[in-house]
Amino acid sequence: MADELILYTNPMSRGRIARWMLEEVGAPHRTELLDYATTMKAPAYLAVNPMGKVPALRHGDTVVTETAAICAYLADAFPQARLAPPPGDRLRGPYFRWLFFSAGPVEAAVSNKAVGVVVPPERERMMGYGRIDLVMSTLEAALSQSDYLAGANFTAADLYVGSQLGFGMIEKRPVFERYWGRVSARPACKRAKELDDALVPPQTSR
Ligand SMILES: N[C@@H](CCC(=O)N[C@@H](CS)C(=O)NCC(=O)O)C(=O)O
Repeated sequence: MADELILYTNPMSRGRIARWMLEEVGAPHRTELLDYATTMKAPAYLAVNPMGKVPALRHGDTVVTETAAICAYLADAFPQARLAPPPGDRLRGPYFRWLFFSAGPVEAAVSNKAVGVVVPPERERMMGYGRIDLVMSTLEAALSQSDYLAGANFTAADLYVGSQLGFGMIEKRPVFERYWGRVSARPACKRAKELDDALVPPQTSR
C-alpha cells in the first residue's frame, strides 16, 4: 500500500509517544513489534533505522526516526487533526521552540542526571542544556503561562513535552503535574496507553 503507516516500536519505549500521536491524528497503522535484544539489532530493522532504536515510522516510502520528528511529521501529514500551527503562522515559533527544547536540552539533561553524569561548572557553557535546574525552571515558567505551549490549543509540542513529564524521570513539580494531568486526560492518550499496555508481555512489570 503506497501510503501505509507502520509504527516500529516496543511497548516499553518512546514508541508510546508516537502511538499517542497516531491516535490523535486518527491514522490507521500497522505495528511492527521489535524486541530489544534481538530484532531491534537485526539487519531487517537496521535497514529502517541504523541506530537500532525505536520508534520509527514508515509512511509509504518515507521513514522518520526520532520521536519528536515523528510527532512533527504526523502533525503536518494530517493537518485536519490541527496538532500544529499551519506554515506561516507565528505560533510555529513557540511550537518548534518547545518541541526542540524538550527533545534537546530536557532529554539530555534528564538522561545525564539519570546515569549520574555531573557537568563541572566550568564546562556548562559547552553543554546545550547548561544546567538541569535552569532547564527545569525554564520549562516550569513556560508551562505556568497558559494551558498549552503554542497558543490556546493542544499541539504535538504538548504531546511530546507532556509525554516526557509523564514518563517519570523528571522531578515532580505542581505545574508539571497539573499539565500532565490535563494532557493525559485526552481520549487519544488513553487509547494509546491501552493499546501499548496490551502489548506488554505479562511477566513484565511497568
Ligand atoms: N533519540 C531517539 C531515542 C530513541 C531511543 O533511545 N529509544 C530506546 C527505547 S525508549 C531504544 O530503542 N533503545 C534500544 C537500544 O538503544 O538498544 C528518539 O527520540 O526517538
